[in-house]
Amino acid sequence: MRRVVSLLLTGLVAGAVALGTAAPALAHNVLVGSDPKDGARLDAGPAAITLTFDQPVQAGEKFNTVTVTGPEGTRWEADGEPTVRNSSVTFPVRPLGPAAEYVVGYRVLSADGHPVTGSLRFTLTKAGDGTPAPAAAAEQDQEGTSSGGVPIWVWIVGAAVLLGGGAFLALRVGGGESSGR
Ligand SMILES: [Cu+2]
Repeated sequence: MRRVVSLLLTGLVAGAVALGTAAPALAHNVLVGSDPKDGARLDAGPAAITLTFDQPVQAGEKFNTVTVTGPEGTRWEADGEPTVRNSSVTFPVRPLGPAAEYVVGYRVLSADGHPVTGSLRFTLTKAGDGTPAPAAAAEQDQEGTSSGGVPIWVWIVGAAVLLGGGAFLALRVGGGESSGR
């Protein structure tokens, strides 16, 4: 049951991401292949993710990035640099952990110089012995310093207000976004 909920949440997040990045201009790079393939089921984690586009990717280490997100938002991309070879980019991945679905998010520099983003997913069917990147701790540290002395309840109330507003809007619009993917 928990897994179903988490899959649903992952789907919602992916849907939001897809909506946010819809309709790229024609000249932008289009993902034409990947290793692992989108939707692949693997019994061992890949050492790297290779993305292949329809036209060359511009080398730009700061722009070409990938994230690999596992259960509970854990992160599995390795620290290494992307390797750009003509129209393909390879990103190193840490040894994976739980048998679960992993979402690969990417951003590469298109041939025309604009960033292109997208995502794909694969499922690890046998648990590996890897551990996630300590990114969550780092992000919490940053949050702690930037949000200063604001007590936690302020964020909770804020989130509740946002959620309430969202529900209100959805009711007013009459169902809003109930598209079943
Ligand atoms: Cu462009």
